[in-house]
Amino acid sequence: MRSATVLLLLVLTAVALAEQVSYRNYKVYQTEITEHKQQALLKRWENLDGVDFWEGNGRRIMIEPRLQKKFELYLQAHKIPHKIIIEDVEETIEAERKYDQEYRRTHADLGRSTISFDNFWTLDEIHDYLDELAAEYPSLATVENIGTTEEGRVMKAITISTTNGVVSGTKPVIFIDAGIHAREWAAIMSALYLIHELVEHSDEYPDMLANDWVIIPAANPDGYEYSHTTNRLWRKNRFPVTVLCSGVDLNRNWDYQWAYTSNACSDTYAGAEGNSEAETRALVALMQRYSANLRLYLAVHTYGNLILYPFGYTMPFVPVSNADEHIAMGQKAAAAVTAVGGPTFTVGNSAEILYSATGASDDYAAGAAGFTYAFTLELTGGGSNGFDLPASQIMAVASQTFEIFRSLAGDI
Ligand code: 0X9
Ligand code: ZN
Repeated sequence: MRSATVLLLLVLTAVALAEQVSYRNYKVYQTEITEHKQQALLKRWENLDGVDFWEGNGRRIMIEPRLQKKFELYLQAHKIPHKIIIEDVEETIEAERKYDQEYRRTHADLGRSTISFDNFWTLDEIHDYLDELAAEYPSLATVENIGTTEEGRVMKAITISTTNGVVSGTKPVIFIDAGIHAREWAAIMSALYLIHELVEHSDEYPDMLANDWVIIPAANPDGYEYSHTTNRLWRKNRFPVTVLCSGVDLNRNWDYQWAYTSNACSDTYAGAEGNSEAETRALVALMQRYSANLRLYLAVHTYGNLILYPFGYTMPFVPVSNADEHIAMGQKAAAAVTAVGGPTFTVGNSAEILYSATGASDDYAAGAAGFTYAFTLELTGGGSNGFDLPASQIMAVASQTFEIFRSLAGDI
């Protein structure tokens, strides 16, 4: 009986693993770009199938096996210095999965009351946690379903406010979403850590709670689930665009300076029109509800150690009218991270120091929704692992990010 159970478990595990998209022998190249011309040469690869720009500026690029020889020859021909930083992406993904299985096996008896930032939570765990907080702290937090996704999952927003857990109408609103990009798991964990601190340790943060907080920690539920069950590096939502390709990049879909990006199979497909996606529309509606008090918008992404201010839709870039204030706030927040021993964050305009991209949420927040301040945070990645931040580093990244939240909130 025992061995039959073990066998069954093995078979089930094998089936589960087999369902996952494999990144066997996908390599990640790190390029050192010294001239602007080289940047443009690399950009030509950006929208090809089997090519994935992991970090802005084409610094880290994942290439599928079929294209590696060609890519290497191209880099050599154009004298772009490079090295391979991951030989086999699948190996890092499998290591992450193994850690998680082991973690869950050894902590199976722990209930919600012992939430941990030592592993990545599933969508259900995230939603359960939010609901439990609302039930336990009714005078501080409320949770509501703000929309339904293509695959029928709910989107949950938590409002944290000392005025009975609802937006007061008199205090500034800080609006934060994380996980618009499915694979950016550390962004979601950092938003959850913020929620955890503000609600469960509210006594410690009277200054922060002089604001009303509206937080959507998992803004792309279908994509997030898919990145757990099927494709660890999935970025978009799961809208079935064509018979062959699914997914709209929710950070190209916002209806401010929106522009069509032709290829539905591309990782940065912008959708059929601005705000076409249910997830974008749910966030827009929530912003509109609080339009009189919108002060600070934060889009939480990974990775790159960047604090980016708008506008990012074009290059040469158009700065927001209060760019100087954004820069000063950003630099203070970056200093707050180094003060706790964290890495150096670079502050700058998103088009200038990352790349230009249309239809992003930060541009919509500053240009259309009416926020006074808007930033995109690109948090710390997992070193050479990129998006696969080792779970053992979640706590460090989340607590450093908390210092960014705290610093920015203190400056509005
Ligand atoms: O490309 C994006 O959507 C963001 N980077 S990520 O690596 N997380 O995908 C950056 C968006 C910056 N904002 C604008 N360009 N407006
Ligand atoms: Zn992102």
